[in-house]
Amino acid sequence: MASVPAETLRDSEATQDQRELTDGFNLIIDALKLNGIKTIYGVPGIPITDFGRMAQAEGIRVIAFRHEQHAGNAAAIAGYLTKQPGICLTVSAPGFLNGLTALANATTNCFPMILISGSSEREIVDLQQGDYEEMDQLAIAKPLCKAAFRVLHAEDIGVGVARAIRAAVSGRPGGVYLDLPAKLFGQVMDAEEGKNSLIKVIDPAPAQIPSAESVERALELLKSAERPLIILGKGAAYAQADDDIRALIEKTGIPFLPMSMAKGILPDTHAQCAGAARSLALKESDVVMLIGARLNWLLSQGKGKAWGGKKQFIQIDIEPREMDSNVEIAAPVVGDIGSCVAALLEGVTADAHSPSAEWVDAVKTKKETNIAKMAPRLANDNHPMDFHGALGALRTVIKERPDAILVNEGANTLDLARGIIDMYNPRKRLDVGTWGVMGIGMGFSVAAAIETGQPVLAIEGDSAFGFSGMEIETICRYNLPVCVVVFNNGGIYRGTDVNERNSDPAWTTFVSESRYDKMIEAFGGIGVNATTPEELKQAVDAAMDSGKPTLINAAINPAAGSESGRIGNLNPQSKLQKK
Ligand code: ADP
Ligand code: TZD
Ligand code: MG
Repeated sequence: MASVPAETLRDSEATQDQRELTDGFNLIIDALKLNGIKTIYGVPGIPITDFGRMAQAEGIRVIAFRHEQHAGNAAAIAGYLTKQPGICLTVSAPGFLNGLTALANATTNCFPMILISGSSEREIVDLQQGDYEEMDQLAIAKPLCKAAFRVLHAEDIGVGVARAIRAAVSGRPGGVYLDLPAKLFGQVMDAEEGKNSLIKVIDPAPAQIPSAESVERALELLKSAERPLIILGKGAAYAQADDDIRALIEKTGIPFLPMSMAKGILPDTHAQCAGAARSLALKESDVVMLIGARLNWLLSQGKGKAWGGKKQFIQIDIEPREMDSNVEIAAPVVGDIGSCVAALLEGVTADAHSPSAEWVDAVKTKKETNIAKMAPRLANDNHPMDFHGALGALRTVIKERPDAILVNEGANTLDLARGIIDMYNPRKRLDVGTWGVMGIGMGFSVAAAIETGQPVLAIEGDSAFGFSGMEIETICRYNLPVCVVVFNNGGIYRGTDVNERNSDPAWTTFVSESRYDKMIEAFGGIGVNATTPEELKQAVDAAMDSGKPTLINAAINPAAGSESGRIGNLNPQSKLQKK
């Protein structure tokens, strides 16, 4: 345990008997280490600069970013990938607020993370007397996360850290805020007492076994189905119950549909994958089993045209209140996915729970037709490149390197890549998630490389990239095996909009024919300009082989995209607008 010998303290603080002392700095570090925290993502400044230095000296990996939002996104995805809370460390008020978007996004996506922020002195904040970076951070964080705690006394650090860890990973995972006022860091206490005050969290995310009745009910409903469908969500990927999920699907022969980040739990090329027959699968199915997926906007709230007639739903989720949030759930199975799927697996038989042959055939035929229709578009060599040509090349990269992690954001760049690029392994596709938030790109890429050691391919719209682009310096500084491909179509959705009114550019466009590749050269990384699918593939392969930080500017036809990618229907439009 790190501790401060009493003689190094000021006389007034040193005790007569030269006992070993410790302080807030050391206790926080010890509490994190005791609980297996190996990495902190953050941005330094008052009051946490020394804390970061000391954590680094104590063997914690401290990854410094250029903006807290990206450190927060890194922590969030680290939590998703490891099932341990990712830690983001920020300074007070503005740094805290910068990190808060990531904390809220983590909570929305059920990623476990802890935002630890230094804060100003309580006495001054509460009397609003104008402290340096004064803000009542705890109050602001509370509605945006699962739980929020403040520690005022060194002897409570152990409890505070333990509560934060438990809150982040137990039940439905999410974001937790931990407020550490500046004075806490320097508080001194007896080292032995300090050590005894720390808590190693035992069984932080206990198994939650589903009731036998709920499993039975689900099996009965599945038995009655003619046209069953299993939808896998990112909760299923998070749960790391890959083998049992695969066994359940293969034993029953039921077609499955992966949500974006659930792609690869079973390969997209699996015979039962209904990804390429999504519309038909949703519309025509009669019983749908959701595993770690919510019936939110990404699934049209479980109703309406996309779903065709009435369905019956089985939903497996750890959060009981998720049930019936949009439509009736006929068979709720509440528990952790590992336990629920294991219980179902015991009860299913190929005879009783298999779909009808007509259903399997219908899905297969539709899927094969759609894949055949897409194939020539992916092989196109149009000049300038379009999305399909470029993504056709990157699809092959992932096929040849199934262990690589794919980070993806943008509008067309996101929606088309999601459909086109097959995934082969679980937790390899990281993207904008439940909110469709721009800005996760570089933060996710950094953490993916650090937490897994695997190469990362980040496919970024040019707008999307701009939200976190400065972090390419972070990627170069830590020499991470990240290859960023910027799909440069000169704007948001397209680069062709024109403002008829004055000389200002249309607000969806950027400087045309920009060269994003030159940005990374400023930091010693490798920049490449690619104008054909072949050049693109070569450059990505070289980057992945070398593991060197690389940014490829993929020049895409500015006219190629469509408004809002695939979700243009959500865009309100004025009927009075002059055309
Ligand atoms: P997607 O966007 O892929 O459809 P969602 O984020 O909407 O996925 O849904 C994930 C769901 O998974 C959440 O409702 C969450 O409560 C649930 N979940 C997360 N982890 C587990 C787990 N270990 N066991 C059971 N459910 C889980
Ligand atoms: N701000 C944030 C934080 N999240 C958002 N989703 C948006 C703004 C709105 N938005 C989208 O939904 S996609 C997008 C924005 C700004 C960028 C699309 O442009 P792109 O992709 O260049 O990244 P394409 O390939 O040109 O469509
Ligand atoms: Mg664009």
